[in-house]
Amino acid sequence: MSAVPLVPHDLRVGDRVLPTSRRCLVMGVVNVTPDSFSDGGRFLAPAAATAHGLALVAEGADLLDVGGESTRPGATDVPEAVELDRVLPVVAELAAKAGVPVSIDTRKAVVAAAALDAGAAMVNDVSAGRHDPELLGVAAEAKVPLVLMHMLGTPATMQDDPRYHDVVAEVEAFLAERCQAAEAAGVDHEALVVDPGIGFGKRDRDNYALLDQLARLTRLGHPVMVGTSRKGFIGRALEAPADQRVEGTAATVVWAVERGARIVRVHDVAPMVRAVRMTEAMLRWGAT
Ligand code: PMM
Repeated sequence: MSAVPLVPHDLRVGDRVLPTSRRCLVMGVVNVTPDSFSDGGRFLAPAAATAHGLALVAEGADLLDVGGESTRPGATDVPEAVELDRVLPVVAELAAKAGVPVSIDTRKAVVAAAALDAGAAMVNDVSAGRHDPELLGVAAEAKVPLVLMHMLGTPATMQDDPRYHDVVAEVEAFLAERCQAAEAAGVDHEALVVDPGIGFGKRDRDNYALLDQLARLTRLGHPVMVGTSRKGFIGRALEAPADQRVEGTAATVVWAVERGARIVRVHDVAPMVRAVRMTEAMLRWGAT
């Protein structure tokens, strides 16, 4: 049985408000990596990454997510200095020019702190503060929104035979525990965002179960973020390579919005902005 999604709080970014209580925001992905699964290497030069981020804003992105460490299955850790070199110039340029909040996608406290100094306004940690617990304190001190994502294991190991007894209940319990840890480290309740981590230590059936039961995660009281964009389960369903998964991604985005997602993290911003708006129009008018 699927639950009715609960309305979450807004997110405060400096003196601005991201209206997650009212609509689903579109986050555009800016990967500054040689090896991300769908766009690795395309935007490794800072100027190319910055131009890409600005193009995503022109397409309607509400916020940007800059990452310098690939978290694709089997990826090994990137040294801190390399990650800093990749992300800092891009974060600084985009924070100055993009006109939307810039999130830093990192598992490292030092990278998060440096990116916040360079103008980032949000932290997205795919390890939910387990890789480097000090990251929670960094987000607390900066008073910025913090995304806590579920992952089984680490990027290097996560797809080695992942198994769950009840994936939705386990992800919900994990996220509840990580929210408590973040609040214990001083992060504001209203700064938290939760994410089931589609594709991170999940079989296809786990990804589908989490999307089906997404509304349950809204019970945690925080905006739910979902990242399905171009991921492997879409490729397997459609037998399509990563550059031919836009329609499949749109289908998952429509579904996620209907079940309460309030941030979708996507590569193809223009079509997903339209998919989100149309879904929200149907939800609004269908209910009247
Ligand atoms: N997926 C990727 C990277 N970061 N962060 C969050 N919060 N949720 C996700 O689903 C997520 C993420 C992997 O995708 P990419 O390599 O295309 O960026």
